[in-house]
Amino acid sequence: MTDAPLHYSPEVTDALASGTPVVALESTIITHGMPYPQNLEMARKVESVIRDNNAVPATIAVMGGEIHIGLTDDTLETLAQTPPDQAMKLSRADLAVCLTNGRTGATTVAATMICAHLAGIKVFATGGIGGVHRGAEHSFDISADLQELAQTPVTVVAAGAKAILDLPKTWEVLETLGVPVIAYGQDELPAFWSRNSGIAAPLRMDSASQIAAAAAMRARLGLKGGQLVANPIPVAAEITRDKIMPVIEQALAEAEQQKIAAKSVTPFLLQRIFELTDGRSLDSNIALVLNNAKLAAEIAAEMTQAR
Ligand code: PSU
Repeated sequence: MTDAPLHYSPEVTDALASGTPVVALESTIITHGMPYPQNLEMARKVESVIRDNNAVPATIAVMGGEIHIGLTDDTLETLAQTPPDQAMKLSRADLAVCLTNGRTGATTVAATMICAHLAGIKVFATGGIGGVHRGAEHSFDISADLQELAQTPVTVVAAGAKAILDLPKTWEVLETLGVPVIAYGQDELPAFWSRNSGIAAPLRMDSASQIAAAAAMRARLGLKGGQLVANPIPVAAEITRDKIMPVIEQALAEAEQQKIAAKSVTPFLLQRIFELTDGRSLDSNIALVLNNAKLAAEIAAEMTQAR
């Protein structure tokens, strides 16, 4: 039992009590990752994909001094309409202050993992994790998502790390931290908008049941931390590397010119890439999130069966 200020939606309460599979979802992707109203459409669709796959969605956010585990549709809409500068982008470092001050906070991958674990949820679906930013050798900008994967036992399903990052360095850090990075159904790591990255995957699994079994094995071994499942974007939605890389380079150059730093880097780049691709990057982003939600629901089902 936990003393944390958790506020469960009725649907999630019932699911956890009856052993129905539950999939956690983050909220930074809603407030800082996509513009309104596409963010709300995405958030609703991702919840229905999870329900269609016989699991219950638990979108996580901080409001009114409580961690909400599962949001009503009204709350989801309010959150989607909250401008990025009015919602804190929460990671491990900011969670307690946000709760104490009664502010609204959107959870990143790191904070969502912490909250999911407190709520007893073992699987979480997102778009792409944060990682090592380009130029990190000067800026030291490395997402707290990586450390979180090393210490909190939640299986995170993502389409890899976002391709705006330094992907080779991101995978190196995860290896150093002892995080299993499991490519789903292919030998190469995916790169968010693209199925391929040119980087060989350290591990590969081909079924949800194997992934659930690997999480259970980690628990038996007493290994702390989670696992990252890198699920390639569906073929129909992908933007291949030769098309997306020049766009990413341009957005990165602009971020540097405008001295965008720290937590603003990722939202700035996603917004610029959206503009430069006439919205195609957002369509792909939504498609990959839905694809991850489906796999996460399958993994959650396997985990509840194994209990
Ligand atoms: N996935 C997306 N879009 C996003 C994110 C994930 O498709 O915006 C968010 C997640 O919350 C992740 C955060 O934790 O981006 C990483 O931000 P940063 O690079 O600033 O650590």
